[in-house]
Formats: sequence, C-alpha cells, structure tokens
Amino acid sequence: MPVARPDSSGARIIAHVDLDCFYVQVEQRKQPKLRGLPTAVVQYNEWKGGGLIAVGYEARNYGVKRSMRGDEAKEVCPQIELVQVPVARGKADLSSYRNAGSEVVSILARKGRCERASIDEVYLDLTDAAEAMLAETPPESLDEVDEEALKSHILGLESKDGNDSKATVKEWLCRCDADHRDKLLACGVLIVTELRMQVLKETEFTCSAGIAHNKMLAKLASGMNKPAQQTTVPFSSVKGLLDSLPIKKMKQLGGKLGTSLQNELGVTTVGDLLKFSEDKLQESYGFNTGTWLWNIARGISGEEVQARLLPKSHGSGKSFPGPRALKTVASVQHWLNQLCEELSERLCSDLEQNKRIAHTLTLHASAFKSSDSDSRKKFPSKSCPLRYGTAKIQEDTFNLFQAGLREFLGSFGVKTQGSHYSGWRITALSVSASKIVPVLSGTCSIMKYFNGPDKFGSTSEQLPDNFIDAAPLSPSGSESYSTLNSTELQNELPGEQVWIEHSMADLGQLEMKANTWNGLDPSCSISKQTSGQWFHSGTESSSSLDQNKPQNRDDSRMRSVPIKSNQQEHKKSALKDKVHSCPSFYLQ
Ligand code: TTP
Repeated sequence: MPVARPDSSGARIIAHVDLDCFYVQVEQRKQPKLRGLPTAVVQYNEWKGGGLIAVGYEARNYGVKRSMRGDEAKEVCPQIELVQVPVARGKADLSSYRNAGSEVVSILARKGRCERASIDEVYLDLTDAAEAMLAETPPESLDEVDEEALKSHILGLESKDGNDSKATVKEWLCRCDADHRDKLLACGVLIVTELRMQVLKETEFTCSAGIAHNKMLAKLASGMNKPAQQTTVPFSSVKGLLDSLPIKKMKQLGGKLGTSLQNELGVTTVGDLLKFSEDKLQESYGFNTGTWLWNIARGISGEEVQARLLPKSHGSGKSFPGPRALKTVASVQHWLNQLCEELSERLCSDLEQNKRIAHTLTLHASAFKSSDSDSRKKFPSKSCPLRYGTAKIQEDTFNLFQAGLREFLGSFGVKTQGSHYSGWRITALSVSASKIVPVLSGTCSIMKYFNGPDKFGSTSEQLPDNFIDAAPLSPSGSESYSTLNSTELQNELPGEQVWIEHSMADLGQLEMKANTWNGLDPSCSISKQTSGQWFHSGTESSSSLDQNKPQNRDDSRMRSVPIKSNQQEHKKSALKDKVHSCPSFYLQ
C-alpha cells in the first residue's frame, strides 16, 4: 500500500526502470544471431503454435502482438523467429529470466534504494544521489552532457527557436534559474542515463525509464517512450499529463474500478476526476478508494520505494485449459508433485543464498463441475504451515488440495478419491510459499527446518486441522491480480503456464548476523534425500531470486489496490498521503 514519506519538505526523485521486451532480449543474448531479427518468445503447445508471451520490437513493426498464437505471428511476419520458453518438469522454466533480471537489479541498486517490482522492472529512489550530484557537480556546471541523456524526453518541453531537441534538452538540464525540484530532476535524468548505459554494458540489455517525483508518475512515464529511452515528468507537466490520460491507463484503474468510473461517473481521463469532490468520490467508492482517487487525480502518491531485492513469496503454477483440464485425483497429484518440486528447489535456494525461510504453504486452484456449468463457486485456496523437504511439501499440498476439493464440491457429493472420473475439472493449479523471513539466530533454528519431522509439531494426519482459507498471497499485485484466486489463474495466459505473483521482501529483513549462518555450516548447500528429509552437502543450487508478474498488459500489475479487501490499510495510507504529500503535489 502507498505509504507517505514522513519528510514532505523536499521533492523526491523516483525512477521506474523497465527492461525492453525482456524475455526476447534474454533469448537474443543466448543466441546473438537473433539480434536485429523479428523475434518472439512463445510458450509452446500444440494449439496454433503456442502463445506468444514476449515480442521483440522488430517483430512489433510487422504487427506481431503478444495476444497472437505462433501461427498467427507467422502469418503477419513469415520470417519471425519463435523461441520457445525453456521447459522443466513439463512446464515453463523461468529461471534464466529471473536470473537475468537479478543481474540488472544488482546494477541499478548501486545508486539508491531499489525495489524490484517484477521480473523486469525496478523502482529506484534516487533522491540522495540527486541531492549529492546537485551539491557537487550540478548539471549547470557541466561543459558536456552525455549524448544519451540529451535523447531524453522531458514532458512539456517543446523545442523553440528552431533548436533541435537535443539542444533544448541540454538547455533544460543545465538551467541555472530552474527551481530546486527541476534541478534535482535534471540530476535524476543524468543518473538514470548512466545506470541504463551501465546495464547495457554489463548485461547487453536495453531498458527504458521514467523519472518523476513519485512512483506513480515514474511508472507512467517509463512506458511512454520505448525501447531504450527515458521520459521525465517535471512537476509543471503533471497536470497536463493526467488531464489527457485515459482512466484505464492509470495503474490500478485498468479493471473494474476504472470501468465503474467510466460508466457511473462518466470519467474518461484521469483529469476528469478533478470535477468530483473528495466527498463525492468517497460516497461513490468508499472512504479509502475515494480519497485515493482524489489523490491520484492530482498526481499525489506518497508510496515509498521499498528497499527490497528479494521476493516475498515463491510460487509455481500451471494451467490446464480446455481438453487438458485435469479430471482425476491421480493426475492432480502428479502435477502438484511437479510444482512442489520446483517450489522446494527455490525455497532451498533461498535458504542457502539468502538465509530465509518461508512459513506458509498455499494451494490455489481453478475448477469447475462438469455437470454444473453455471456454477460460479470458486475452488477455495488453502494454506497451512510450511514444512521443508520436497516430500513434505508434496504431501501437505495434496492434503490442501483434498480439503479444497471437499469444500468445492460441498453437497455435490462426487467421489474425490482414486483416479476415477468424478465430475469435476481442474483448470489451473499453483502452489506458493509465503511469509518468508530471515532465519533466526542460532544453528538449531535452522536445523529444525530440515531435520525435524515436523516443524510445527503437527503430523500430516493432523494437517487438515491446520488448514486455513488462504488469504491473498499479497496485496501487492495489480487490480486483477491482487488476490490469486482461481478465476484469475484461469484467465491469465490461457493455454499456458500461469503466473504467480510475487511481491518483494523487505531488504531490511535480510540483515543477517553473518556468524549465524557461518556457525551452522560454511558449505551449507542443501540437497534432497529421497525420504524428503534434507541434509547439508556441497550441492550447488540455483538462484532463488524470483519475481513473476501478472500477464495483463495494462499497467495495473503493481501493488496497492484500493479495493474493499484492502480498505483498512488503504485508509491509513490514503490519509497519510494526504497529510504528507498534498503540499508539494496539489496541482489545482
Ligand atoms: P513486460 O514488461 O510486460 O513486457 P516486455 O518486457 O516483453 O515488453 P515491453 O518492452 O513492452 O515492456 O513483461 C516482461 C516479461 O514478462 C516479458 O518479456 C514476458 C513476460 N510476460 C509473460 O510471460 N506474460 C505476460 O502476459 C506478460 C505481460 C509478460
């Protein structure tokens, strides 16, 4: 949820950095011969050549779109190179993309507080770096400005007197008479240019960026000029930007709330919201959402850049659309075992590399009853305490599934055991681990996760008593992604693996006492025994850094959804926003 910065006196410099056609760039780096060619990444299945999930800019020039199947892409661009997403355990293996994203994050994090917002996007709070630059080497003192910085887009800046745009940008960046906010923003432009160039040099990836005084505006700006460009939003341009911004383009308004604003209040642009008093917006949408709407209409967002480079949860999922829907318990168990294996590997990696443990295991599924096509009943998500070890995770997940299925079927009374046809279909499964925290000090606390038969003192037979209806994994997703319910799973990436949303853990929590871990076992790699117990060995394991993102193209894939389920939190932050941010961002 947005949190207002306590210090409202100074302007912040916030950047949103988004890698361009990310999976395509990763594949092109693996196969340099693809560079410059129209390329797309596809999640292959037999149906019409699989679904496109990333489209390179050369292919976009031919009209190839992410919504297309491979065969359709070939129709509009016969020479397109379709690269298949790597597969492991019968499902997409995103680890190479996650790791590539981590490379970029480690570079971007050098200049300021860094929040990894998804697999390929990052927020940076560059306020301190900009202040330092302004004090030491202000742009106005520079003889030369980097050519790349001169290619920046500055919203509201128009070339005048026949000057070319680079000259105009240079003049804007180096103005002596600019106010403090704009001077800081100019420093932000130079810092982000440098970071983007460094990313290119070290990783070969291009990225685009938005630079503004808050996250919301930076995010809006980063998508305005792609690929490999950056856009800046001076304070004076905010109103103009929002006045004409279609309401659905605003983060968190791409879904039902945006539709309701259009239909109920006749709002078409964000600027149209200015016509309504805060009372009216609260009356229509409740206290919290009303205030939030009032704020965003004025470009107000006090949401902090969180220092977090690691995910708050790990997940693994797969969808089974159409005829591939699962209809036997045995097939469900097979797939759950695959998903749990992947999850367990990632948990192991996280423990090994980051010294963190997860506490909650959650199962989400999408299902329907084949004899009851009208049924809107959702398969209930279920959670229980997480026990480490692949076999335990598999066992607990299967128990969660059975508990969910019993509830889903209710009095429907079909047979749920065995591998017989039983009148239900599963169209998506996902398993996730959340509540990830640093390992407590001391060896014992770590060992018990691996060696104890049952960390929580419950046997698997007792597990059903521990089941709880799973709360949303994290409210940090988009409007359509704020809760990972079964419908969403089904709707996303039809025909392909589903995405699990991962929000990010607070980096502060990672501050481990070094000797805690060292005291355990310096070679502390972990591998799996067939029994499902774990032991320490020298085995290598892969990175656990993981950040998936929602599939929807709209910009609502971020956090802070002002919907009913989040009202309490939103209320607090909305109030804080008003108190702390209004003075500097109130634009009326
Ligand atoms: P995006 O940042 O949304 O898109 P992109 O990086 O491919 O292209 P752009 O330059 O327009 O930002 O997504 C990042 C990666 O996430 C994308 O390369 C592939 C993956 N992805 C999916 O697998 N499914 C999806 O529905 C979306 C939106 C993305």
